[in-house]
Amino acid sequence: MTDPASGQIDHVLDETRLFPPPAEFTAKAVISSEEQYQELYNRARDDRDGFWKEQALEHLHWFKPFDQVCQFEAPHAEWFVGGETNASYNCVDRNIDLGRGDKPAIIWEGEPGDTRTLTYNELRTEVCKCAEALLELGVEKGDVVSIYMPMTPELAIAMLACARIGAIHSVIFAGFSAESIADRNQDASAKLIITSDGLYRRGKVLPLKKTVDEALEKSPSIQTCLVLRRVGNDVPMTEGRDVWWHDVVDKQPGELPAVPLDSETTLFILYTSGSTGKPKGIRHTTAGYNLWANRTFQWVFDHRDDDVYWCTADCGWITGHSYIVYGPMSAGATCLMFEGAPNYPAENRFWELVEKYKVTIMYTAPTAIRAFIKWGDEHVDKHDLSSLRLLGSVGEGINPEAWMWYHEKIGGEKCPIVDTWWQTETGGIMMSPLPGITATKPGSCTKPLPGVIPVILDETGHSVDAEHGGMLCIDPPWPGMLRGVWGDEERFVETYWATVKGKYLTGDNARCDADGYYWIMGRIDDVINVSGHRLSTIEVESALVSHEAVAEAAVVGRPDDIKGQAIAAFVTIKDREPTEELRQELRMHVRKQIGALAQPDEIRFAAGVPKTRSGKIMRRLLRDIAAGRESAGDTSTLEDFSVLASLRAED
Ligand code: 6R9
Repeated sequence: MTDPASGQIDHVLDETRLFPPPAEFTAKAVISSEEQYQELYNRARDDRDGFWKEQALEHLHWFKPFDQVCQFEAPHAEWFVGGETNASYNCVDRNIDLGRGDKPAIIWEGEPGDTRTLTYNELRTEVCKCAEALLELGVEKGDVVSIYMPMTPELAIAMLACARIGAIHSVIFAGFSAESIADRNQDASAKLIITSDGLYRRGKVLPLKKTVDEALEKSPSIQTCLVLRRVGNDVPMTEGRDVWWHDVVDKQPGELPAVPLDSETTLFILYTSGSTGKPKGIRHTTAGYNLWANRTFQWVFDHRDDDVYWCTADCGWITGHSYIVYGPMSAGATCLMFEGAPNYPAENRFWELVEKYKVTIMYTAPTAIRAFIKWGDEHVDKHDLSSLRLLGSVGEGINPEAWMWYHEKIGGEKCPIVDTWWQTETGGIMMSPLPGITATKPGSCTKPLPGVIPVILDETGHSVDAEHGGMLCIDPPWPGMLRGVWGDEERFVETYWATVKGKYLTGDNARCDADGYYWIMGRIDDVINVSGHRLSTIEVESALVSHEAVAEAAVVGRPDDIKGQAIAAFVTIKDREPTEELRQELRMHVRKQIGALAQPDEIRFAAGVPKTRSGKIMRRLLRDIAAGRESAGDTSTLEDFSVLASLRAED
């Protein structure tokens, strides 16, 4: 038994399947041999400045070259000191300079099925017009612009327009409440907000402008509200404050050159929820972030000029920032952008899109994959998915059985899967397979990318023993790392840098296996301590999900007088009745897979589990429910309150 005081986590679930990359994939891959990876990795570690200097000069446009590659005084990093670049230039103009002006940058499909394609030339004109309009409306370099919009091309255009003039965007996911918008506007002292009249969601119109109007009653810093007409519903416009996009943007000449900006100019802030307290505005800057998004995109997605790349995230999350806008566009990719939901008008919508646009690379989240499994294979079987060559996953750990389904049903057993681990704070992907070389293991994010040095420590700051889990930290700096928490230096230091001196604390637990592969074990707060054994929630969940009747599982600890904590599992089932017999069967199944130690003491059948709006299971709320407590802390990111209500009713 592990000494409970050591802070190590027991690893209990063994996954031994191994999937080498297909030879045809390797033959054409950007990184095609282990030696090539080793060389990049070692160079980034041993000659950090030389490596990143080369990368920056080759992959970004510089109005003025930098004098120094990196200046780091923990926890503050500056990259490409003294240089001047512009992320909007890198994502738009640079592609035109390189001869990609007529290449589609965005292929867009709206929820009702309307479509639009914008080439890089067309994108440039639209971005310039929007930037010109922002200037006309009084936005200046350094001002914060809130963006609360549906997934239309204008959302990406608005982000790039801010970047063009050195304004800081703060994108707020269009599912958030008026209260959450007001909090973010206030915290950032935003000057202008961009929104739309409404938003299509599963055939209904959500009144975005109305929500913004409510938020603006509590957002004294906002002077102007720029409104895109998307759905054509009636919206009241406040004289002197509200202006239509088509009135101020469309009339502009569309020629504004990108402003040269210092490398460390703030590019954006993006709010991310803490488990308690108000959301933190994570701050990223221009050059380092843009380069990190660009390099990681190229390495991980093996991007080639003829790819049709689809990231299903919303631009309201970091995944949309880095892997819809700044990474792929600075690499000249053709990006599919989709406004709607995966199950509207029917559960085959995603697969219909893959077939229609001949998508070659698809990047989505485990929560979506588990939903597809639950909805049934018939929705997938109807479509020709043979254009796909690479699949990605992000946002949560992917349970091995969901991984296998993705591999077999979607990838036709021929597409490598890149399980990418990273965070809003890291700016871009930190650990992931490289699809041409990494033999994958279902459930492992495999190895660090060049420039990333992970360390796993116990609570006393010492390295954990092999095969045990502990706190995942990163040796700083890397170009894409967060530069701060907006307006709250103390929280920045306290949250990320105070626990282990000199290391960035990710807040996740992980283990590294004998092959040097990393396995994320969930958030530090989610560990369950059963009779002195510290277990990771994901391992128990994955054991449950490997049972054919289980679609999704969320596991938490609840107080227990004898064992310290008992294991409570919330389980969503498919094709079976929720009987006592099934409950027993599931307990035995976990016992067989992992051992008696991890057998759930309690299994509750649930129609759904509470998730954040970005699809992550909120175990914190489930812990409260399992313990019979009222939940404390921030619930503003909860997606569907009715799920919570129905779980409470189960008590
Ligand atoms: C990109 C993004 C970050 C947290 C992170 C971790 C979880 C993300 C994961 C993963 C296991 C993966 N997470 N990717 N866990 N495997 N491949 O999701 O950013 O919204 O800031 O969340 O998400 O717990 O710490 P963000």
